[in-house]
Amino acid sequence: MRTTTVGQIKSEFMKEQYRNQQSLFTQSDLSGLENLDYKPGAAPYLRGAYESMYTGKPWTIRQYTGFGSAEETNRAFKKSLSEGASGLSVAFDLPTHLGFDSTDSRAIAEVGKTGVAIDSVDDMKRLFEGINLNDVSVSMTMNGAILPVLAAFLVAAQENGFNIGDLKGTIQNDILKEFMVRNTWIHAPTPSLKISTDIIEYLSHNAPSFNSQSISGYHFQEAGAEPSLELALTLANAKIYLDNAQARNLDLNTFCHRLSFFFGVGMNFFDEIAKLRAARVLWSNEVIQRGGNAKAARMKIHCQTSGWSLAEQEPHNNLIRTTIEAMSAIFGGTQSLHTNAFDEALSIPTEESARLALNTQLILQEETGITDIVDPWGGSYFMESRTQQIINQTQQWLTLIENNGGVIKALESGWIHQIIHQQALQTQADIDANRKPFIGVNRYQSDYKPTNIRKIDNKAIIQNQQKSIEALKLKRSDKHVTLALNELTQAAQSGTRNLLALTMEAIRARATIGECTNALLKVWPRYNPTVSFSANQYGDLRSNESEWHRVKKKVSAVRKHHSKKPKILLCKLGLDGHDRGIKTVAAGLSDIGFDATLTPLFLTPEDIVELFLKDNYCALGISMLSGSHVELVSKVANKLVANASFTRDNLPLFVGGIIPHEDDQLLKDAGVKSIFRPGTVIEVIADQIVMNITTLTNY
Ligand code: 2CP
Repeated sequence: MRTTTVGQIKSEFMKEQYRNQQSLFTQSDLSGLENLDYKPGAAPYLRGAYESMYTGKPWTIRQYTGFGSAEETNRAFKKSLSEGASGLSVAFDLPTHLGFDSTDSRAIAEVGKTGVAIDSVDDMKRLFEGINLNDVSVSMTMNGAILPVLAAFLVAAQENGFNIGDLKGTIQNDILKEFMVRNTWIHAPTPSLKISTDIIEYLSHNAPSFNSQSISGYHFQEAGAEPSLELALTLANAKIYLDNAQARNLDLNTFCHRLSFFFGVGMNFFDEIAKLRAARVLWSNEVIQRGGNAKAARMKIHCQTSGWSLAEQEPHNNLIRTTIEAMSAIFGGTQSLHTNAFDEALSIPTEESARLALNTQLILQEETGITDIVDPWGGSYFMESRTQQIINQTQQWLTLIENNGGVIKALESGWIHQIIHQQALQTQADIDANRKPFIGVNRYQSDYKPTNIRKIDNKAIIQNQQKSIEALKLKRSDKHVTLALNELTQAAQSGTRNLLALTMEAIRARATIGECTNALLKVWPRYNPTVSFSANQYGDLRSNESEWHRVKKKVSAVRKHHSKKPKILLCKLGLDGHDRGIKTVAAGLSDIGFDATLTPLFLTPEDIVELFLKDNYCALGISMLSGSHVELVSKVANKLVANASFTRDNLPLFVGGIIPHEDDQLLKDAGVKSIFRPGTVIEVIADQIVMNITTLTNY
């Protein structure tokens, strides 16, 4: 088998176009194109999943929502539905994603911060209190602690009087992309894939109207993948899920129409439309080739506007970006859509920004006439030929993945991480060098700073969760819970029984999410692979620029003075696994002259301090996106000051990520020297670090 190294992939493949090379398209560009004569609603679905598309039913307005407690999120759900949303989408907090109860010491700082805290079926009942689950479809983004969370949803629905056979909704259940980019896994890939297939099996038998997967490209795009790589990775993963379900003897025509898809939609306006059209064709061909019928082959899509395309600088510009991205999703024929709030590069949305995001969709749906025409781009010389190009490009990526051993091997070898990371580095270098325009970031900057942002103070939420868990434990039969949890452990060991059915019994007996997770961890321990970054790519792309060279010289002077490169430890802290930013910073700092080490994910403040003190690091850089920066970074600072020869003044501590300006002083008081927000170029980061370590800390 021929293996292609990342370095061998040609640049035209790695760098998809920001601008089209050909500017005029004519009839001749349509010649030889297949699929043009099929109507919408017919395989291969180039022109749309349904014949009447939005004239029959407009896309579902489904805003990803969740913060604080179940009660608070329930209020937000009801508000969103009363304001025009047509479906629900639950955002869980990081502890829930990773199977920690809110009382777990590793969870405390992050309870309720970036989603709703759910510890048990009782929380789930509070989350959906007063919502008619026969009418409203509910999407749940859950992959790590999927068994107990989905079990809690199903049992809560039953206890609230709904028949699970009638429930409509979607569970994300896409674990492969977690290992590739999103990083909210719990167990290793093999047991995680068994869990995923158990869920498809259980839902296809017992909840036939529930979509058992939302196979996701969105996170690839957020991590740096351009549209056709995003599509290829999504389809490659989908094929593994099909293989696994078919190996379980599930009938393709029974389960496949409930595998749904989820794509990101960024600022590459035309390509995003073409990508969704191409996706339907490629999926339809794959399913039909396996013997699936037309219903099984219909790809249904949820889209979310790009989080990564949002700038922290002049955030109101993000409203415009989101509107444009939403239009791509709609022209591409999405079934369901989330539009980001304009302030999401700063914090979680305020009530005002959440309402504007929802209204963006309402205005598009009700004021523009956009829903009156089925596939308005159909037949366009340009769009049809671009769709075919994306089909071709995606197929080339799929072949490359196969040449590298297929998805699982390419994942294990790190090839997939490298490919995505390298596209991210390319994009970052182009933005930093002002080759890729980013208004307000690398062009037409202003120093406007927004003030109205939402912050979650989670002390009251933690107390409430503690009380709820205590109440739950008082009223349950511990013996019954222990029996159900033991059975779950045994079933994981034997591998022969459906784990969702058993988890539902444990949850019904009032086991918590954490307890169910621990029962599985006895057989399948927490997985924690290393994280790596690519050296020598970002630097090569910046090598012609004077500012890059100026700072590189400064770093080089430090190296000469100490006869070795300055060593910096870079990490994510806590339970957040979004690592595009820290990997880019690690690559950039390494190329500018630092000896950069990246830690594994999910480390505690204690872990980080231990690692930092173990080696001769001159700086510590922490990336935070989860809103728990004040608690967690302060803990690191306090421990360093308590354990080592540091004072607040000479602590070589740097923080990057989504940090509200009002927290700057708290972090600086703790000892943080510089705070880097999204959009900060690498040489500024390097310059600040060198300046600080050489002057303040006397390195
Ligand atoms: C729709 N229907 C139609 C038509 N349109 N029937 C006839 N003519 C039409 N024109 C029917 C469908 O067949 C379906 O019925 C019903 O109406 C609902 O339509 P749908 O198209 O299935 O829409 P939906 O119920 O909203 O479902 C959309 C998806 C679903 C994409 C299939 O999987 C979904 O909602 N996904 C959302 C995923 C999500 O929210 N993810 C959050 C990501 P039948 O059902 O009877 O066929 S947030 C992620 C964050 C960022 C993270 O991951 O970190």
